Amino acid sequence: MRENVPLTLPLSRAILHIDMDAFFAAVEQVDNPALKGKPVIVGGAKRGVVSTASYEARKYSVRSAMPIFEAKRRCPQGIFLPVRMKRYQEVSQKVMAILEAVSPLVEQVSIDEAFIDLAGTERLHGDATQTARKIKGRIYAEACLTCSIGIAPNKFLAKIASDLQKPDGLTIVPEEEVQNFLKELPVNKLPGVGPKSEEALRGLGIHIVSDILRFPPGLLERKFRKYGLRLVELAQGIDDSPVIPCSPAKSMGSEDTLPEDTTAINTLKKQLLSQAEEVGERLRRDGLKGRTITLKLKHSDFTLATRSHSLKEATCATKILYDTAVMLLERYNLKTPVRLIGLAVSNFGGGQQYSLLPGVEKETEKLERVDHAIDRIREKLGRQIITRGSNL
Ligand code: TTP
Ligand code: MG
Repeated sequence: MRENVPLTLPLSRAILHIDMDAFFAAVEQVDNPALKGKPVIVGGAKRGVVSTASYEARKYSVRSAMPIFEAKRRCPQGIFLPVRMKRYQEVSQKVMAILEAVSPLVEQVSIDEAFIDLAGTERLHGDATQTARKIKGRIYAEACLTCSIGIAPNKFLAKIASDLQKPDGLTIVPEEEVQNFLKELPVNKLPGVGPKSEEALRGLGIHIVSDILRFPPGLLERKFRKYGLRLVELAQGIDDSPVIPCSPAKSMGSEDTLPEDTTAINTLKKQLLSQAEEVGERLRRDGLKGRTITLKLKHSDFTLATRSHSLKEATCATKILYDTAVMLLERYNLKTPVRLIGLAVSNFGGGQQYSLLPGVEKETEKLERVDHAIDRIREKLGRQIITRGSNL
């Protein structure tokens, strides 16, 4: 394990961020020990790109989001495996359960990462360092997986820290070290700084975090508005965003701006179909079902309209999402051309099924079973292998 553990840890607030190492690939290596130490590349589901690569494969510069063919070129001896999302979710739940035994304040932010507010855990688990080592030990004992942990006075510093000594790292940033820790860091490590803002910052001669503090804050505010001030705060290590335990999404949706404004119902329906497919797939992947379906329309004059319908029972079936959205669209008296259309599902009611007629499989369940089967085939063979007719 790689560690930087200071002797004292005077933290007024201790936030722990944990991120599993090479998560999908590591799970594959646990499930098939013959893959241990080998370059494993998981992916192919979404537009033929790499989801992740084991650290052995990363030596050949294989990275997430790279096209599979490029990964094959860089690492011909790589072992290429399809995504087994259900399995990774299972393991993820196991890991999250270990974290929840440490503190009730666990905020899961993705399949393999979470924040924990360590306030009040000392009596049970010891100081932050001991807690981190305990977590690592339990995850290894119960799931044979390694993770990297960062501990700092706030969320954004903890997240940056967890990434610094991957894999199997433990990085602690005590309060008095914050400025030192931040000053040489490239600005793109700060939350919210993507390639575009990085370029804009570069244009101002801002490359590392300490450059931000040399810049007049008023100028940054003019250039980046509210985010400019947030950047100054981040550069000072200030972030008081709370750890929000289990914050499941309240709604899930997809929306698209159309290539040109239109009143053509068929064009809009086609868009809704691909949105229903996308949202349905995401709901099923996250094990969610929703009862309320919302159609969103932004008109060419930028006026916004939403129409919702609540079903008797929560669903994740693509066809039901699509049919409901189409019904809302047809009922909507469309006069002004539409520039943006969206479909969202909310009112998540879990997956409970109350079968009224025992022995008779309900239409919804049938549809959902078919959808799950389609998801699995697509996962294996790629998105294009099955396309739905718009008569669905
Ligand atoms: P990450 O935590 O970003 O990556 P990782 O766990 O594979 O590797 P590490 O944290 O050690 O750098 O993402 C977690 C999982 O999410 C990853 O295993 C696969 C999936 N993922 C994708 O499917 N596509 C992507 O582009 C990324 C970045 C991740
Ligand atoms: Mg990870």
